[in-house]
Amino acid sequence: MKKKIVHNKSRFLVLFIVFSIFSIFGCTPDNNQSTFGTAGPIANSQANLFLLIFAIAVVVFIAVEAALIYISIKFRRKEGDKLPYQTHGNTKLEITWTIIPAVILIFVAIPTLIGIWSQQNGVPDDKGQVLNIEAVGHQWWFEFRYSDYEVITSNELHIPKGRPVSFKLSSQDVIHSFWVPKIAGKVDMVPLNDNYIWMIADEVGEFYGQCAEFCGTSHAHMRFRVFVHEEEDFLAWVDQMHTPADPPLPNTAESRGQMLFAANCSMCHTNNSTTPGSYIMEINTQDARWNNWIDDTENSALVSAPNLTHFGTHSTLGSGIKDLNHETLVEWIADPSSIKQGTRMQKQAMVYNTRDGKANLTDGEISDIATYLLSLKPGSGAELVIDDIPADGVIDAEAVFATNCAACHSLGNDVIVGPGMGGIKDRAADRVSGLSAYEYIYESIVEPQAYIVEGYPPVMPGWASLGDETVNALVEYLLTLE
Ligand code: HEC
Ligand code: HEC
Ligand SMILES: [Cu+2]
Repeated sequence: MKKKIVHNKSRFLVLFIVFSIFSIFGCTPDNNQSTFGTAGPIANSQANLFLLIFAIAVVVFIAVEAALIYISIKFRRKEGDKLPYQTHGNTKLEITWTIIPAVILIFVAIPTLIGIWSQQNGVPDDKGQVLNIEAVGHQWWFEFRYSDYEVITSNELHIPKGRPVSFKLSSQDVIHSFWVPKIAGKVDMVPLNDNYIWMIADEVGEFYGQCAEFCGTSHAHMRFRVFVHEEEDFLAWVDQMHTPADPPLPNTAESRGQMLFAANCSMCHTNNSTTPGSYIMEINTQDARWNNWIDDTENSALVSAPNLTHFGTHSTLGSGIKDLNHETLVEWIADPSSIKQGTRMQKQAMVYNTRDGKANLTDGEISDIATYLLSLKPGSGAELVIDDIPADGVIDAEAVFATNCAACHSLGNDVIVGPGMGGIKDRAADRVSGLSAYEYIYESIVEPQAYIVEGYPPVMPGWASLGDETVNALVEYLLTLE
């Protein structure tokens, strides 16, 4: 029996050593999340501080272990030894071993404090024009708001090389932590209490970011990417973010995907924040979605979600955990938990309100949505209005409504995301003074943000792309509803 235990112990030791050796590979500088291969002055000063403290610790370790081994060999008990003379208290020795560690600690404290102060005092004045970004943590993704440029992105951060970037860190739900190992240290993202961090990237390239504070089921899957560009490439990127995508051509996978997206996904995801004013609108909309969720976390069909503007230019999916391509995107839309456990997307979205929790969409529909999302890229800037009218020229408004509107509006009085459409003809004329019922409904469809019905979140997408004739047919149809 005893032998068995000894055997297990040595097996455990071997396992432990093998595991430790493999863990050390995580420290190699070219590992994506290693803090040793640094690409910015802050990460660099932190790495240097670590190496200094590590060197001191190594010297202390070797000195103490050597003394220990020497003493236990030299003074080990021999045949016939008697109990040695017992002493207590030695002032000289005690002073020595108090002073030496104190000196070592002071030696370590000086560069540590200098580092902390220089990083906490905000960006130094002599480092060039500061780029301000608000980073918001969500379970389990990151939102980036460029207040200087009115650009919003999610999960992929673009910054210029050599320019200081100042982050205001916050969280909409629980405590997260913002960490880009190779460029900067980590600071917590705390709800209702803004924190700050700044960083400078020295190298053009792609870097990994990671939430570094346990924040729930998918904490380990809460990552992001940092793309560092030359200044002019960064400004070109900002320009692109203000260039709308070209509308899809009629009767293509993209146009079908666009409609399916509008009906099933657009209540949570904005995907066209390119125009002036869309920045502030998205921030307000995100707040409205969030408040709707917090009011009824079990049943809300809304929750704040990644902005998908120019999603086709992204290279990651699921907040940095998969490469983005048609195949992974189809997988995500069909069943988000196959890629990431516990997403609020799957829990709240109506389209996953099915027995097995998978999307209530056909394979073809899912593929069309994926094709559409991947087509979202800065366009040529040309205005294209599509009149998606059937060959026979007869528009079936009821069918148009079922495809595009029924996810948010019932035909009776039930509230889904927006008000029920039953009897709208009786109230439409009183909504906005000066607008007839017809004009009001028309406006509500083409430019919903112009008049928001009280008590509802401003999340209805605009439908101008349906074309004038289809919208007119929709209005006529809605006016018939009792
Ligand atoms: C109830 C709100 C809601 C609805 C409706 C919704 N989503 Fe999401 N979506 C989210 C949330 C929240 C996330 C972030 C999930 C995470 O990473 O934890 C997300 C993430 C995503 C992402 C990944 C973004 C990235 O950068 O990683 C894609 C793509 C996406 N959704 C597409 C869709 C599509 C397509 C639909 C419609 C079929 C849809 N969503 C419907 C809330 C929603
Ligand atoms: C993503 C969810 C969503 C979709 C899809 C959607 N709506 Fe809406 N709609 C809303 C919400 C929310 C409101 C109330 C807030 C507002 O006024 O924007 C609203 C308001 C309206 C109103 C004004 C209602 C009133 O009582 O004053 C009309 C009319 C309307 N929608 C028609 C449509 C039509 C037609 C479609 C399809 C072409 C459509 N909506 C698609 C969410 C949606
Ligand atoms: Cu987190």
